[in-house]
Amino acid sequence: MTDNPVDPHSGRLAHTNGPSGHPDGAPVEEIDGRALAIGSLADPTVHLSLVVPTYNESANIGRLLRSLHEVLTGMGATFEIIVVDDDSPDRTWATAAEIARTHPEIRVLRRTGASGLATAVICGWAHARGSVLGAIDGDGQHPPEVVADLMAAMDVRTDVAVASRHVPGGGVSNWSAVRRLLSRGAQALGLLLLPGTVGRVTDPMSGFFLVRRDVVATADLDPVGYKILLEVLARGDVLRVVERPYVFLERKEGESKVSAGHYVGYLRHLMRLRIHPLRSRALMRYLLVTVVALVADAVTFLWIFDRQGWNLTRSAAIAGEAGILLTVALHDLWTFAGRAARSTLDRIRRLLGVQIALGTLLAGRLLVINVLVNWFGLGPLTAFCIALAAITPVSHLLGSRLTWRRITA
Ligand SMILES: Nc1nc2c(ncn2[C@@H]2O[C@H](COP(=O)(O)OP(=O)(O)OP(=O)(O)O)[C@@H](O)[C@H]2O)c(=O)[nH]1
Ligand SMILES: [Mg+2]
Repeated sequence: MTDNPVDPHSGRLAHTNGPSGHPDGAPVEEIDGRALAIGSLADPTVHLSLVVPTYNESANIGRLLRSLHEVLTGMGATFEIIVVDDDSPDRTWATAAEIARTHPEIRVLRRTGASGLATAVICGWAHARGSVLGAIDGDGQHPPEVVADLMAAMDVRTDVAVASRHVPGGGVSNWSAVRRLLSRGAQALGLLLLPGTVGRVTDPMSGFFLVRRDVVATADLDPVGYKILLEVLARGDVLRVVERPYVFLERKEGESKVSAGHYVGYLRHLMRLRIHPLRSRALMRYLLVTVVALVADAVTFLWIFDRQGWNLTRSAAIAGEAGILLTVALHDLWTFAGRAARSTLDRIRRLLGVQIALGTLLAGRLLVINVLVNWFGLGPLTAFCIALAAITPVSHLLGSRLTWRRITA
């Protein structure tokens, strides 16, 4: 680990190990795993900062860096290539540093005390100087020449330019049916949980893209695992996204780091992004509304069933509906008050959405109550309380969460 101080102005290391500072005489910047803010300060002399995350890629990194350097030089833009290596046992950082010695635009960050592809990319951006930031794999599977297409797409109105396997002209070179299925399955799951984010691009799993610095300068990026693009789309200030095709090449050397654990990590990442927009004040209001709706539900039931003597199913249905309508009203007028998309049409759409989502779960609740009373011989009040506690909180949290996604995600 390094003791190098971070320059508060640039957010970069104030001191780095230059050619004379490193035992190999190579330009390696040693950094620790701390997350740094990206910040809006760019260096006008550098246009593009492309980050290459690596772990045990010593067999690939040389070829990649040379062709990347050639492509970027050919584009005529000012650039830097930042290799962020997690202290690879195969000394990828040293191999990269050898090339950096003769290519001053290449920087090598050797990160200790942290690991993970997505955080490595953010770490690289935090040390970057360019006004356009980017990421490309270090194993040669992302064709370097596509960077030129992405750069061409980064005009003033473009926030993110994504290299996609799923637009015409793109593809995967030789994937097995199982891998294709896993990749598409992961995408479908993402669409289900984060439609507003995952649905914006055809290839949300892409680790090959460019983004304007402003978009992520103040974003609170905190990804788990591999999917840095998801994090950028979900938390960045992204308005316009464009996609350009590329063919995902076969790995020639080295080993994939993808394991079953990465799929779990992906799921965790999705869940974190799912609840992220509701942090803080809106989340507190959201939970409070859910509690209030449950209490209203129970009070209504007691009143019409116990006091008025209505039958069990009808009372539970009316009570449930009262809870649903109260939820809709309070979320609209209080929890998400002042947010975008507040047209009458939107309110109607939301009301219908809630009605469908929560109404379905309400039907389930009525079924449970009847089963508990008729099959298990429980008293109506006990059955109502059990069903209320078991089903209603889930239905309110999940059902209306989906329905309000357009204004919260
Ligand atoms: N710094 C850093 N880089 C990583 C880490 N894990 C993977 N990488 C790099 O991220 C890039 C993509 O990783 P891969 O394992 O090739 O993942 P993939 O390309 O999605 O999958 P394959 O097609 O199986 O190769 C490569 O350059 C890896 O070396 C990590 O923990 N830290
Ligand atoms: Mg790979």
